[in-house]
This record gives sequence, structure tokens and C-alpha cells, in this order.
Amino acid sequence: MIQRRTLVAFAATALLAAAPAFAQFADRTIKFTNGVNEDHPVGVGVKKMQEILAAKTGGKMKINAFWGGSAGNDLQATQALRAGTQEMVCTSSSPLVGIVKELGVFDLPFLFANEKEADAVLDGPAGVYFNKKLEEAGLVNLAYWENGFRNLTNSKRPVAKVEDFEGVKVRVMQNNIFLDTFKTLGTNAVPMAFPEVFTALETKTIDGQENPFVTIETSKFNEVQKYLSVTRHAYTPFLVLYSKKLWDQLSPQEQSVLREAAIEGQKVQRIANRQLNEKSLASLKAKGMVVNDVTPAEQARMFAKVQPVYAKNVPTIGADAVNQVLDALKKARGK
Ligand code: KDG
Repeated sequence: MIQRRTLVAFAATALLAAAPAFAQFADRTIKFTNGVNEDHPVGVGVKKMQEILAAKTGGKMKINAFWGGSAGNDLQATQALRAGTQEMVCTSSSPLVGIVKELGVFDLPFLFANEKEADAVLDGPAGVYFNKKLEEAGLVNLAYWENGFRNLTNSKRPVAKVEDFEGVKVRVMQNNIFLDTFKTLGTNAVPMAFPEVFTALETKTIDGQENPFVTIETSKFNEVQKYLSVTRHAYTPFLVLYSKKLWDQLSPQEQSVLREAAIEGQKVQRIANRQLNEKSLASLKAKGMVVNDVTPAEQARMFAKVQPVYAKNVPTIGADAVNQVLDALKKARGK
């Protein structure tokens, strides 16, 4: 029978032994914002980050997450990071093209065919290239998480062929390439921050929007949208950004544990997003959305119609950035 005083002495020794292990971490509460709700797989990634920080820093570094755009939209948050007044944001790359124009390559329509290609580009040298551009803008990208393949919802009609886009008032992200793409397809495209979308749909200020199935479901767009058309017209990455001004104030150990946490978060977030993708589609159907596929032939017609978007925007994005992605794509496709 171990004496109680022996156990207490052992525990005290263990704590004293551990104390120096966490000495290099300061008490920090990291503000993390994004536009999706906590039941989106971004929540799975954040939970994993919180677990790792708790274990590796003895609970000294904590993430305080704000969901559903409650603490501002992606662009506002990103500017706060650049100013050094907020630590982190998980944001789509699209609204940041005014800050890092090269990110526009990810908005080119029908760029990626599947998640495997997206991972190959983002997790390879091209991803490093964009991370350097982000750092020059005061933003440290800790990892690429997944928003996913985007599909159109609207309250007017099924969109099964190019002509069906005509006249639909579609919200797009605050991004010139999405604006060009949806205008070229014939819609009345309206740029708008994500947190405003649900109300705009509810009040019929707009007819439609476009997002991955998981975002459509976790943002409850099915409550204000009738039609879901599986266009898969673009793949959007999430950036897990840290303010460089605040990053530079961290110790090497603190920086290292944050990078580790974000990469572990990436692994579980991508898996959760892909597992939930098909479940969300089934759930949206069960909740009454009228879902239509778009045939490969019609997708090809859509792609052909938006070719001018490439010609118009590639010079602005920059040939270097575009070639980084196209070269990585060729490699991923075994060409
Ligand atoms: O913070 C992330 C959200 O804002 C994200 O869902 C962005 O896909 C997006 C959109 O349509 O704005």
C-alpha cells in the first residue's frame, strides 16, 4: 500500500519536473475568427489545434474561436491581423486577392478536377510560393485547410445548362475573378461578405449563392434556397493565418507548436470535410432541396464560356503564380 504522503511527494516532484518543460511558453489567448459555424469541419480542425496546444504548452496557449462571422468578416479579420490587433483567422483565399493578387489563381473557374489535385498543389512547392507572398503582406499561413468544391444554390430554377444562369442574381465572394466568371455565365453577380449572405437570401435581395455542400448545410442555406445545382465550378482553399506582427513576438518554441497544431488540424479537417461532403448533399436533399447534376458536356460548355475570364485575369494574377499551379497540376496529372 503506497502511503498517501509518498503519492503527494511523487506528484509534487512530477509537477516540478514538468514545470521547466512549459517555461518557454507564455500565457496567451489567441483570437481566431471565421465565417462558418462551429459544426463546420473547421470546428474539427480548431478542436485538434486546441488539444495539441493544451498538451504541448501545459494549457498556457489557448485558442478562443469566434464562429459565424460574429467577430467580423474574413477581410476585416485579415486586415486586423496585418495591423497586429488579432492573432488568427481561417479565411477563404478569395477575399484576399486585393492584398495578395497571386491568390486569384485559385479562383479561376474549373481549375482543379478533384481534392487530390488540390492537395498536390497546395502541399507542394506552389503552396510554399503563396505562403511567401502572404508573409510579404504580413500574414503567416500555418496550413491550407479545405473549404472545397463550390456549387450553386438559388431560389429561381435548376441550373443544368449554361443558359439557365441567365438573369439569376448570385452573390459571389468579394473577388473580381468570381465576379467576372458569374457575369460571363450570364448572372447578375453581386459581391458580398459571407456573414451577410443568409439575410440577403432570406429577404430575396439576391436569388442565389455558391458554396460547398458542407457550408450550404452548416449555414442553413437550405432554409432560404430551393435549388442546388452541382456545378463544382471552383475549389476554394482555406488559409489558417497568423498575424506576422504578433508571430514575430513569439518564441521559436511557440511558433513551432502552432505550426504543428495547424498541420495536425489540417489532416483531421480535410478528412472531416470530405466525409461530411456527401452526407451534407444527402441531408440537403432530405431537407427538401431540389438537387440537379450538371453533365460533363454541360460543364464543358460552361468552361468554354468562361475562357475569357482566364485571358482577362491571368495577367493581373501574374504568369509566375499561374505557372506555379499549372506546373504542379501537370505533375499531379502525370503529364
Ligand atoms: O470564414 C470562412 C467563410 O467566410 C467561408 O465560408 C467563405 O466560402 C466562403 C464564402 O462564400 O464567402
